[in-house]
Amino acid sequence: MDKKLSIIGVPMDLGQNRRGVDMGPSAIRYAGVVERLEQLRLNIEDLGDIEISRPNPNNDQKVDNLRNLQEIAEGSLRLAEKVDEVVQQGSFPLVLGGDHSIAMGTFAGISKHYENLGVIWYDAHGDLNTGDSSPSGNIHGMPLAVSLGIGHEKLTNILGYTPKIKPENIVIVGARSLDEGEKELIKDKGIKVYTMHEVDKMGMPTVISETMDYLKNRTDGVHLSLDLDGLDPHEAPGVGTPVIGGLSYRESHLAMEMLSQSQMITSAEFVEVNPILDEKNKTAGMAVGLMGSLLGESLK
Ligand code: 4U7
Ligand code: MN
Ligand code: MN
Ligand code: MN
Repeated sequence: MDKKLSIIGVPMDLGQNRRGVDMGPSAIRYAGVVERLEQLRLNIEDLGDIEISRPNPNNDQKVDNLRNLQEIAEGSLRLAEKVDEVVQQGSFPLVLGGDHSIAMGTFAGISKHYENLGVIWYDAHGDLNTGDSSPSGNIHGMPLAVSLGIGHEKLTNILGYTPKIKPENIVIVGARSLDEGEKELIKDKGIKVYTMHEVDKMGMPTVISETMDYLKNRTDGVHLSLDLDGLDPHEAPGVGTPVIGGLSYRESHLAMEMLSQSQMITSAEFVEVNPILDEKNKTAGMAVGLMGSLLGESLK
């Protein structure tokens, strides 16, 4: 029987300051994600979007330097419950963002099904801030720390357990903007990071081979969390926090193909697509191309 895959949209924009990223799931669907994946040997279901509250008009109201804490915690719980259901049914969850704060809900739903969930965090940023270390108070800069159990209890305890992941099961790829607190956490916890420096020096094939070797023996499933700002903003302009000097589409495409061949990836999310900042839906189209490669598209 064909492998089952469930698409879940999360129109979340409460984790950062710029409107538009809530339209990410629509833009990705408009770029043809369902049609593209139906070409593969996959049994696709689109579960629609998770309900997310509208942003607080008084947007600067923060609790402990956490903007929109309550609304994000509620939306994350709804996402976690849906993802949990999908994994229970043996289907592959493909989550479409939305800003990266949604990773907290995705992890909560997935991780209870694994002893040692591995994570590939493909991103210009570490997303390892807490309310104390964050320069912005934006929760989309915190989901990886939260999943390690570090942060506000309303976020770390989604679905009633914590932590969701262990530091030794994480690999960050593409980092080029890390805050001081994030660097400290990376050092303290021994998190494996391939910054742009390593990608440039070693090349993407070596980075991905090493990542797969590293995760292979210690994990029983691997989640790919791909922030489109990991790619260079010249190629992927439709993101809220662009950082120059990023990964190319070709490198990313190759990374996805190698991950596909390894058959190690058990869930994925593609986040931070902002159609308002995009050029003719190019970034959403790129996301769909990467999903195709990740899920087994090939020319031979
Ligand atoms: B994204 C930042 F200060 N680190 O915390 C912060 F640079 O999900 C950016 O990776 C966070 O896009 C970016 O606000 C979060 C900033
Ligand atoms: Mn991110
Ligand atoms: Mn980022
Ligand atoms: Mn971003």
